[in-house]
Amino acid sequence: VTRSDQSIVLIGAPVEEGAGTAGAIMGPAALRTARLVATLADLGHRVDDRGDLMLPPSLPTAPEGMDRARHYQRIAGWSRIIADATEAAMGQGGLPVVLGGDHSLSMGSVSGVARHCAKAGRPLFVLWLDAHADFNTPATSPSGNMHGMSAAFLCGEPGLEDLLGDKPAPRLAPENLTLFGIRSVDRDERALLADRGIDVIDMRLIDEFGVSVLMARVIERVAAAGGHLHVSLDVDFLDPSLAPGVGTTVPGGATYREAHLIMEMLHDSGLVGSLDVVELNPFLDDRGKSALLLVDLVASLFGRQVVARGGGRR
Ligand code: 5AB
Ligand code: MN
Ligand code: MN
Ligand code: MN
Repeated sequence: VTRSDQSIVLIGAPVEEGAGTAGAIMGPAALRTARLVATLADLGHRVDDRGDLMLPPSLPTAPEGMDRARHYQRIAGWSRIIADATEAAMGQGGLPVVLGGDHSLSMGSVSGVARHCAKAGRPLFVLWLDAHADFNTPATSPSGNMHGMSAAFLCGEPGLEDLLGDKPAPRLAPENLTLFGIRSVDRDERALLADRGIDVIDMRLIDEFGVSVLMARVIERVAAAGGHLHVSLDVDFLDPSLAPGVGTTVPGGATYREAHLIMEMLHDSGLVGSLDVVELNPFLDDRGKSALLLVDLVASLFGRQVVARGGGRR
């Protein structure tokens, strides 16, 4: 994925207030314990680990009626610093990898990427690998947990317009979002997805057609548009038997090989310019199993292969 002159910039974002279960605060530390930095360096990449971001002591104030978005002020604070860090990394020519932390962090990371892409005049595409659609708004959410609202926020759905304060991000074109691996959607969320025409690749489609055909279609669209592809990987995309370290497991997730094939195809596409690894909850994990699998998947995305295939780039 990376050009030879490009650094992978690791940005720890220990956010957990967006989830209903505590523990994702330990995610960045667990990914480092699972040897993320050395693994990427061994593949020949330059790795710039910037450590973990810290929430500033003074938080944005919540506008009226934000009671349906739990911990709004803290998530707004996180979103702003994560967006700035991600945009800065891209401005320096780096490839940001944001280590979560719950999925609300993508409101910040993708916003930072979107601001950069707008300046660079490059269309932004997002591949959201998840059991859930994360397409709730404060009005539709059954839980009020903001990690279930990030994709909707990025597409400009109402209710969180002040989240980024005086540095808003251009909205993600809804037709440039693909939700992949989906198997748990709430009632009002389903209606919203249909109304907006979001591309939802659910597990049923994956069973019928296989990840290879479905991923090739996504990659073709981004390539044809000369786009930047952001990948947002939620641990619960994977089957819970492989990755138990997440607060929101749903049975029937991606297998070990399906997940690796996706990463391998993404690597070969050369289109991925930014990544989130989110929702790892080490408190719920089984002896580091989920963290280790995530590091292996990230390695596949950054070029690890079983046998050399001529550089893996096309
Ligand atoms: B995750 C649920 N749809 O909104 C909600 O893990 C779950 O980032 C959201 O995908 C799960 O609370 C958010 C029921
Ligand atoms: Mn998610
Ligand atoms: Mn999820
Ligand atoms: Mn989750």
